[in-house]
Amino acid sequence: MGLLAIIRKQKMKDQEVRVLLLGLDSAGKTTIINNLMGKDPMKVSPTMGFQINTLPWKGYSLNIWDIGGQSSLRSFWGNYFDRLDVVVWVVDAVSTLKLEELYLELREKVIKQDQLQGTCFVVLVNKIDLVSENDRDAVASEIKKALLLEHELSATRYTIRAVLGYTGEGLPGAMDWIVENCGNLL
Ligand SMILES: Nc1nc2c(ncn2[C@@H]2O[C@H](COP(=O)(O)OP(=O)(O)OP(=O)(O)O)[C@@H](O)[C@H]2O)c(=O)[nH]1
Ligand SMILES: [Mg+2]
Repeated sequence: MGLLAIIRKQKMKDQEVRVLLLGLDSAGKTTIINNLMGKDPMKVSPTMGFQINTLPWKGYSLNIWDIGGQSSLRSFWGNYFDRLDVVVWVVDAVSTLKLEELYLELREKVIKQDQLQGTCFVVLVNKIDLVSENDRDAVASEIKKALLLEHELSATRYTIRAVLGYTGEGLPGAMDWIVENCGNLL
């Protein structure tokens, strides 16, 4: 049996899902992971490298890599793409409309990478407390448009959800989607 086959077999046995948390700096990645891990979501500082957390979720073990999003760190993102099951892309709900160009660049860096063929994508539109309820659908469709998600990915491979890192609103549903839709890819 080849090495890759052995790794996959072990992953299936452990129900292990490897998740990369990406996004621009200050999008709220660490706040979200702190909330999920039961740590204080209000106590965060910019992530200078990465940190790994293991979140047990419905019989699966989600290994979540929280990577710093500052521009100087973005060129290292590709180092984490190996053997990845899910990319969770966190977007700040109030900085989306003016950042279309940047998101296009990120789309090239992440969604279109060969190594990520077969990977699931979850877009979390965070900080929805800062957007009025009437505007939330418009923000989500702007992001979908900027990332050309519908053109690049089949509907079963991505989801886009509004969340609130501070309170955790929307996060359990996103984790459920991951284990239901990406768990069977292992
Ligand atoms: N209003 C609001 N602010 C939030 C929310 N989630 C996070 N923040 C704030 O956004 C800022 C950045 O949060 P972080 O979690 O450090 O962001 P990050 O994406 O990990 O940033 P880097 O580590 O630099 O990549 C902090 O001041 C958070 O308190 C939210 O749901 N609502
Ligand atoms: Mg961080």
